[in-house]
Amino acid sequence: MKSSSFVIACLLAFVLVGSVSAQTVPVSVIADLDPGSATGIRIEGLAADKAGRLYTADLDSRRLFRITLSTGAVEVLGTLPRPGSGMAFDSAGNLYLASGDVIQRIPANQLAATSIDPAAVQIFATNVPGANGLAFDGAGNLYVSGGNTGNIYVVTTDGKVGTFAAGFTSDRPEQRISTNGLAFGPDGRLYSANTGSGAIDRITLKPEGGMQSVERFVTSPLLLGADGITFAANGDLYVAANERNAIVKVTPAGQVSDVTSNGNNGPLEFPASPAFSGNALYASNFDIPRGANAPGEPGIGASIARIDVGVEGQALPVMQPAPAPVAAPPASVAAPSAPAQPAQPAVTQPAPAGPTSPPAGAVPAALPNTGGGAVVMPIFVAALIAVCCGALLRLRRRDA
Ligand SMILES: [Ca+2]
Ligand SMILES: [Ca+2]
Ligand SMILES: [Ca+2]
Repeated sequence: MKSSSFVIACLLAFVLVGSVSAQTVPVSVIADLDPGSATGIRIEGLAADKAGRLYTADLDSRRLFRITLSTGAVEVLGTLPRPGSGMAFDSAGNLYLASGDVIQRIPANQLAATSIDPAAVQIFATNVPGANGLAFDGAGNLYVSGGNTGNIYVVTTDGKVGTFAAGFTSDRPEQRISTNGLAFGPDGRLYSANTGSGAIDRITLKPEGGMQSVERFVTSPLLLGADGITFAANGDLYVAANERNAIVKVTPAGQVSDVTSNGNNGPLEFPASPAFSGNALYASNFDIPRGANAPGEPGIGASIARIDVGVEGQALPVMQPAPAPVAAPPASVAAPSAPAQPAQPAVTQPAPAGPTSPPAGAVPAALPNTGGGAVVMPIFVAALIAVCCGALLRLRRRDA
């Protein structure tokens, strides 16, 4: 073999292997929530129950949708008193929805039927401006991201609200949301998506509850538009990068990679909230015409996409390892199906923004980027080049 043709073969091999290493997984739209239009409704939140069903809501008409994954059936359960964005279930199956500056709560018994009574939907908490992403800790406290306020709030099981962390900022003037999707990791820390900066921040809690420290976990251009986040059981974090029309994976070591991404005609259309059910990931297509999703058409519009990542999602509700008896009573940590009201007076009672709040700008852009995503490919390429060069040398010796 001539050396020139061997070099070409090496390049071809690199292209082929490189295309395999760029992760792509099957993605499909499983539910079009507005079959008659590509622009009629807007959905943001998405939550999966323990029975293989997904929930989302139209921000405009306030209709609550339920999608049964085994059949593909889409039901409208009723009309909410207020619009709902971010969603989360507690351990007893009650569904919570962020709504402007309040949190709505739909009792589990309402969801057991085929329709909900709007009058039974409760206001669980007030005074949470910018409420967007929701996440529960193992003790049943609800954490609420404050969007462009830079705050994360915490609501105790009895509805008392405090500021858990503050001072998050965005690097981009055109996108001021600095805390959006929230999720507890297997390490017991709270992770927060910084939409504007394209970053994931993480907060370590004090053993007795409350914020101990904030750090920048990872920053990446792949994470621009980081919206909803959710953990797989193996510890990988899945991020809906809304304005990139992408689902991005962040490993516990901070390696960042695209799971899938596409142009403006789907199947991802400004994906806002990811949720696992079984070993597939689902995402709500908000379909805002921005970034890779601009213009908003063509496309299917508000819909649910299935991303076959092939790994199990973290169990519901997201469980926080018990850091201390006070913050997380063992009973409620060990039993996801425990009754709704643990009624633990000593449960994490956050202080209002004060000693536990970081100073403004506590999450500056200068925080170290621990992401290792850019490291993997160079190592791989170097190894491939070494193999090719070795083979080339052997061939040249043989030809000689
Ligand atoms: Ca449609
Ligand atoms: Ca969001
Ligand atoms: Ca579209």
